[in-house]
Amino acid sequence: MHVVMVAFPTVGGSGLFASYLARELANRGHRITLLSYEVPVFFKQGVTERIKIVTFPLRNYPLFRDVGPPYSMLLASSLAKIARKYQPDVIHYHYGVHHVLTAFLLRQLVSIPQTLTLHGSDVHTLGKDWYLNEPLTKLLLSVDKLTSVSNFLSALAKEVFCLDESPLTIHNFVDPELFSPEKSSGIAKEGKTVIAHASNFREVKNPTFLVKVFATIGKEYPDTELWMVGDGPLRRKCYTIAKKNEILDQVRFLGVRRNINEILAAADIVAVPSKIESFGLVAAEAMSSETPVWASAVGGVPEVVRHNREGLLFENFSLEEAQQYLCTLIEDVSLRKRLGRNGRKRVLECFSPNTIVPKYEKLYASIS
Ligand code: GMT
Repeated sequence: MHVVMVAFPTVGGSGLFASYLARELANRGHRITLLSYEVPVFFKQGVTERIKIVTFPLRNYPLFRDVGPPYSMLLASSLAKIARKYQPDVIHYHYGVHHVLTAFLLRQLVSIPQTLTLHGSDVHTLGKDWYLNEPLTKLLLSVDKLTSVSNFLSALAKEVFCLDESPLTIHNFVDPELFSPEKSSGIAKEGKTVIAHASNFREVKNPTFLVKVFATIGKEYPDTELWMVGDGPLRRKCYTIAKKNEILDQVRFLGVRRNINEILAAADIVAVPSKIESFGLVAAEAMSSETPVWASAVGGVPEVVRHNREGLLFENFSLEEAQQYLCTLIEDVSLRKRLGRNGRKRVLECFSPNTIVPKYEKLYASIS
C-alpha cells in the first residue's frame, strides 16, 4: 500500500509515533510518503528505504503576523498535489487539531480515503475548549475512520465530540529493540538507585509533583538520585523546589538527551506523574526496557501499566500514597525486578510493532 503519513515534525508524542509507524510500515514493504512542514526529528539522521519525506513551506504573509501561516490550507494543497500525482491508497493524519480542517478541505479537492488518529490533548484539552469543540465536532466527520491511542481516549472522544460510535482504539507501540534492557550499558550510575523522569516539563507532565515527593523522602535514601531529563517551562521551578529542600546534590538536571533509551534502561524506576496522559509512551518505553514504572493512575496510563504488575500507580495525586509507592520501589529490589520483567513481557505481547502495525494495515485496507 501507499500511505501518506501526516504529522507534526516536533519531538511531541504524536509526531514521534507517526515516525515509528512510518518506519514499521516501510519495513513491512509498504510505500510511505511522510508529509510535514519540516523533516521530523526522528528522520533527521536519515531515512529508511521506501520512505519519502516531503516537506511543505509554512508560507507566511505580513498581514498574518499574529495569526501565523495558513497551515491547514498549505497542507491540503500539498496533499492534493501528492494525491493527483501518485494516487496513494490512504492518508493518515496524526493529531486532530488543524488536521481535521485539512481533511475537510482536501475532500473538496480530491477523492481519497482519510483516517485520523487522535492522540490526547486534541481531545482532553483542546477538544473540550469551547471555541474549538463545535468546529472540531463537525470537521471530524470529513474523516473516513477515526482512531485513538487508548480506550480511555476513545470513550472521551465519543462524549466530547458527540460521536455515534467511538473511534477505533489502536494502542501505541514501542520498538523493543531500541528500548531494551541491553541498552543500559552506556550510562554510569555510580552505585546509585536512579529514578528517571523524561518529559517536556510542561504543566501536564507534572514534574514538580515528582520533585516534591522526592524532596520528602530523598534524605532517607542518600544513595538515591533523581534524573530529570528534558527541558521546558517547569524545569526552573523543579530546580527551585530541589534547592529549597536542600536535595540538589541528589537531583540531576540532564537536559534534552538523544539517548533516552539508554537512560530508561539504566534507571531503576521511571516516574510518570502526569496530570493527564492518553497513553504515556514513556511508560511503555520504560516497560520495554524492563524498568518498573511509578505513575499517576490517570487517563490511559492504567491500560498500559497495571498496578502491582508492571509498576505502582497512585490515585488522585495523594502525596502520601505517591511517597509510599516510591519508597517501596526504592527499597524492594526483587519487586522492581518482577515489575520490570512483567513490563517487557507486556510490551512484547500488547504494545510491540508486531501486534499493533497489522491493526493499522487492516484499517487502511478497510477504507481504501
Ligand atoms: O505531543 C504530542 O504530539 C501530542 C501529545 C498531546 O498533547 O496530545 O501527546 C499525546 O500523544 C502521545 C502519543 O500518542 C501519548 O503517548 C501521550 O500520552 C499524549 N499526551 C497526553 O495525553 C498529554
